[in-house]
Amino acid sequence: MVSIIMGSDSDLPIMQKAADVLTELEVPFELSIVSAHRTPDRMFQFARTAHERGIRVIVAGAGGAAHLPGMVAAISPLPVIGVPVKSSNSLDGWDSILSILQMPEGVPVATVALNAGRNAGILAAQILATCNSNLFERVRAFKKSLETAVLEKSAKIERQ
Ligand code: RP5
Repeated sequence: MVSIIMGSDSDLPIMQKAADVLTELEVPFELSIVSAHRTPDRMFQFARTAHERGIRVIVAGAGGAAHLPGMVAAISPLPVIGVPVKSSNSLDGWDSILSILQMPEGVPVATVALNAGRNAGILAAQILATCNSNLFERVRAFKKSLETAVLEKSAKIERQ
């Protein structure tokens, strides 16, 4: 239901975090490389047809001159979550962030923080959960686990 795409295999360590949290939340996903710069025909084909294959949310990560999320959002009617990656060709990550974040009116990309693949996966699950009550309950349990973890850490500090 979620397609995780990235501009290069060098983005995989970040994008794998999205895959991992979707696995935890039992959300089906696919993972592949689609480069806006190096495989433009593949990108057009992907973006034109993703919804026909049952994909409901796209998570797209890229670094440097990061056109992939914006171009996919320009072509596909599906919601696109963009992950700015601090890549080897990136200037401190700001180029990736601004390339993905500063989309013109009419073509939004829901941009998460730099290297925040996990948050992108969580957001994709939350979007799908709005019309899936079982997944909604798993998202609630996930959020509860965050609270529990903090309370346990706090109790540990308070005991010291
Ligand atoms: C972008 O260029 C990719 O998304 C990657 O973040 C960056 C560097 O790619 P490689 O040169 O490592 O393949 O298009």
